Amino acid sequence: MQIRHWELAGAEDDRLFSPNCWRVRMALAHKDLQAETVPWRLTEKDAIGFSGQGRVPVIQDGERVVHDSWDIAVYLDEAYRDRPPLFEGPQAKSLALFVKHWCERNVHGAVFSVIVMDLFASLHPKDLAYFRESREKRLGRRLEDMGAESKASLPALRGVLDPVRPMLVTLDFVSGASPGFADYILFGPFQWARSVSPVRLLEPDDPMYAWRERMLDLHGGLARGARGYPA
Ligand SMILES: N[C@@H](CCC(=O)N[C@@H](CS)C(=O)NCC(=O)O)C(=O)O
Repeated sequence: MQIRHWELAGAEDDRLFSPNCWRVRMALAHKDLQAETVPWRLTEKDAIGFSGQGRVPVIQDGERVVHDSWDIAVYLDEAYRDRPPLFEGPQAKSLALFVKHWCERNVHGAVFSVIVMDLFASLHPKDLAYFRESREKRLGRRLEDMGAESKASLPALRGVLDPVRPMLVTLDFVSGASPGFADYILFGPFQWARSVSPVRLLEPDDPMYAWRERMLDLHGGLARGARGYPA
């Protein structure tokens, strides 16, 4: 039976914008596994109640249900050992874990600050009130107040990326010569942005731009072909 993947969608079923779901989408393609996308909205908690929690990504593979993008990647590598690995050994896994925490603490928030109002405008109408209430509570400010600063947030985001930039001058991927889960983690927020916002996050002369181009081309242009704006 095909793997099923519950993914966050916006107003349209194919506007798939969650950075964490994109990690899994890319990971499934990396392992050459077919999956059926089940579009999911933030307020549809009951639809993923079977996973015992209320966030996506969630996958179902036969009898097995796994949630959390990191746990899903680990599961896929263990369950499908004969397929290309997401983690080339335990060292790659430890380093990818660092990338995950760095990215979630630094990159996700910086991208959110830039795209906040475009993101809000892309949501399914039934998610608008929940999104506003939950995010304003978490951030302690109104979405519009953040949106008013979004232009100024762009240089801040580019600065946040400083530690990874020199590496991508000499290496094609964060994981080295070929992509691994660390790349999918860092790529998530870029794909999140271009799924909902026309803002150009990177300048063409930025080494990260060339890396993102490579990421967009992977797996038959999976990410490039997804609904969104030009990167
Ligand atoms: N650590 C989790 C985070 C999952 C997560 O926060 N997912 C968001 C979408 S990107 C979500 O489902 N949010 C539901 C909500 O805000 O109620 C993972 O990486 O899978």
